[in-house]
Amino acid sequence: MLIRVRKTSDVPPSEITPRAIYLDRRRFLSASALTLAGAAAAAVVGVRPARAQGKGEKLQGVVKGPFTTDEAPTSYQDVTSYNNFYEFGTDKEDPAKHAGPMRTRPWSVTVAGHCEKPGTYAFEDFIKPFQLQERVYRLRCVEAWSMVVPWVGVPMADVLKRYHPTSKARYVAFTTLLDPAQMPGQKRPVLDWPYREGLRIDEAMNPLSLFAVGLYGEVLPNQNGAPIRIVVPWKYGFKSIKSIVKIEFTEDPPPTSWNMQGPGEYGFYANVNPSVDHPRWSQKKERRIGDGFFAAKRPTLPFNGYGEEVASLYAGMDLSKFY
Ligand SMILES: Nc1nc2c(c(=O)[nH]1)N[C@H]1C(S)=C(S)[C@@H](COP(=O)(O)O)O[C@H]1N2
Ligand SMILES: [Mo]
Repeated sequence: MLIRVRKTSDVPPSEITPRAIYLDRRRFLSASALTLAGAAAAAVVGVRPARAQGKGEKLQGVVKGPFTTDEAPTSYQDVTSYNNFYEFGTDKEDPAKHAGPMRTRPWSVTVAGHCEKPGTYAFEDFIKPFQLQERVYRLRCVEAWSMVVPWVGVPMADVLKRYHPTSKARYVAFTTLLDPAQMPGQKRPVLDWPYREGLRIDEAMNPLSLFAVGLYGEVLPNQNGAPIRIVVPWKYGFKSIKSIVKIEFTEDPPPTSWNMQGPGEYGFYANVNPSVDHPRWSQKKERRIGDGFFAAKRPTLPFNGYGEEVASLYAGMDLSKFY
């Protein structure tokens, strides 16, 4: 059942669940009361419990999903310290440095527009009915670098269908949290905040598209878009909007942040395309993060190597015009 929640601001402080108890309740987290007690005790004596990867909470019951690349994943360290999240600053190190205090609980996602079940849903309920999958995807930034990320998420199509989009739903618009107090980068007019992105409905429903809630088997670090972001691996990274609070089914193409910022440089489609250069640099090659400084750049593949899955979505379209 879908549970409607009150606005965050309506929840009295006494009802805001302490993080430890909250974690304990979530079925997909391994953090049992005992583990947490142990962790707390360890913290008191200054001993850190051993973790395979980072310091996040491990996600429980994750199965291997389809479309996983066999390329070596980029290190956890690089995936979580070399980021673009302009709400926390424009340098690659800024998100890891400044996103930590962002409150990701409680969190809700508003579903609006052309669908039969609009409403505001607690993040937990938004994601709960679905099996978590691990999918290792390439991520190609428009700045000509790339990574390989073991995401944990759920197929976007499964989630969206639950809200019964109507025949008028031709696009899906996504919006990031707007909160300059928590996101200091929003105090500067780098982009027209909040960050906005959009997909055509068939792109959103493509089996590659994900809502991601974790990486490396753990809850998403804040700098990677906690608690929920999208992942569309055949498009430039900027389409994969982080920390989303709203999803709207629209009839017309929604305005998107980078397209508004520079329409000649960033299109609505933003499909990875080595034969269409950015006006200021080539898109033919990419630097794989973690390769040595002197390593050769790698050739960029059309649709970031996912052409078999998505090229048919653009049949008959001139991709140098619809960039
Ligand atoms: N809200 C928001 N989402 C965002 C961005 C951003 O600045 N703000 N940057 C985008 C860009 S340019 C990229 S390359 C990816 C980077 O994701 P990662 O830091 O998890 O690797 O996030 C995208 N999503
Ligand atoms: Mo990017």
